[in-house]
Amino acid sequence: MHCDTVWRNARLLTMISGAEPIADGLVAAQGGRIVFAGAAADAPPFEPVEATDCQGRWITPALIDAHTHLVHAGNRAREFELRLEGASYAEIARGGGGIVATMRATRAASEDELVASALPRLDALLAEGVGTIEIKSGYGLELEAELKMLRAARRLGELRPIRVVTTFLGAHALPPEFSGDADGYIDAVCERMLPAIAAEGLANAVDGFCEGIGFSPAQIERVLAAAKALGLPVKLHAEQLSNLGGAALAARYGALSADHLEHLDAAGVAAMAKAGTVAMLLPGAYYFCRETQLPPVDLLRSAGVPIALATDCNPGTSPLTSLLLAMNMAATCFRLTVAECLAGVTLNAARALGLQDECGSLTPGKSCDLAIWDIEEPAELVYRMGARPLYARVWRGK
Ligand code: DI6
Ligand code: FE
Repeated sequence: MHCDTVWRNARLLTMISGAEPIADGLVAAQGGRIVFAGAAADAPPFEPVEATDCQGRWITPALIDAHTHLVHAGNRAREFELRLEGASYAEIARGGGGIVATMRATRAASEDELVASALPRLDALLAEGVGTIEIKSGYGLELEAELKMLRAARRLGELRPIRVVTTFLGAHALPPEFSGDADGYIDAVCERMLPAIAAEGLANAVDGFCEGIGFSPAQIERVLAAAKALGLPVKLHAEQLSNLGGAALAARYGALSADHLEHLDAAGVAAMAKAGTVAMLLPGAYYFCRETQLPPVDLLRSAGVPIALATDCNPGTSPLTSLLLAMNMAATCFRLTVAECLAGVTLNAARALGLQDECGSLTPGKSCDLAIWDIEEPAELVYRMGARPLYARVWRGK
């Protein structure tokens, strides 16, 4: 049987639910799609144009970082120092720092500068086998600057062999020109920014920050409704610092994911389970903010809510460019199992992006996005801190 490429003599972790690791495995690709992934003994007799001997290495689906703020200008190292001296994230935000500080730097940067500053962060993730990344706007907080961020994010996907999906996060923080008028800003988000961004096709989804220092559930609901009216899927930063019922609100709008969730309660878990909303846990932000409230992992498990993990790469609360380290943090801090961590950055991360038919497992028909690892067993991907065990990355069969 003809095909473009086979990878043979590999151990496979297909990440198909319930599947066992495969000891002598083979992956075959044709036209960038997986046509076979399984035991070599079960494979049809392929006549590939190119064959790679993996010498017993492990193959997993390429990783997926499904929640990042990768595009932004400047950094907040000085705030980090202030926090070490005792200032809180909320105090810094009220003092004009925080998200608004990054907004000023991002507004001042050109699209080219945003791309250039994001590339090293993207390259760090590529070097860990990431094949799909979600990138949010939300540091422009005015139409032109939000468009610039989203265009920069899309350009990254042209400059590197990676699938970029973009999310409009206009309702991230209140820009100074709307000081004291959060409702007025939400009007602008819903009536001006969102339609213009949708018209240019620059966003795959819409997000918001439902929090005391962000926007109220009533304000967020307007954004979610406006997104739905334009046919865009939604997701939400919810229950990060307090419980405002954001996850249940998002679930009512059929959200792809609700993200952070440290303060999520049983009612929120039930609403997510009913809606099929993925729980996106972000251990980098938990760690960096020295949060002490743990997300309700046991409740999520018993309700059958799929759990995903991401870096939340952002300059304020998670300056993290390692998805492997995020897995270690999820295991260490949240007590996720190795299997949960691996599913969190593959199968469930794909679902959190609505890409469950495209990537996230070694399933025939999906894009042939592979990570080939120099490891003895998959648990090493979660166990090591700071290791770079990637041997090779394959994206769309190449
Ligand atoms: N939650 C977060 O952790 C990031 N955004 C959000 O809504 C923080 C963004 C920042 O501080 O720059
Ligand atoms: Fe975030």
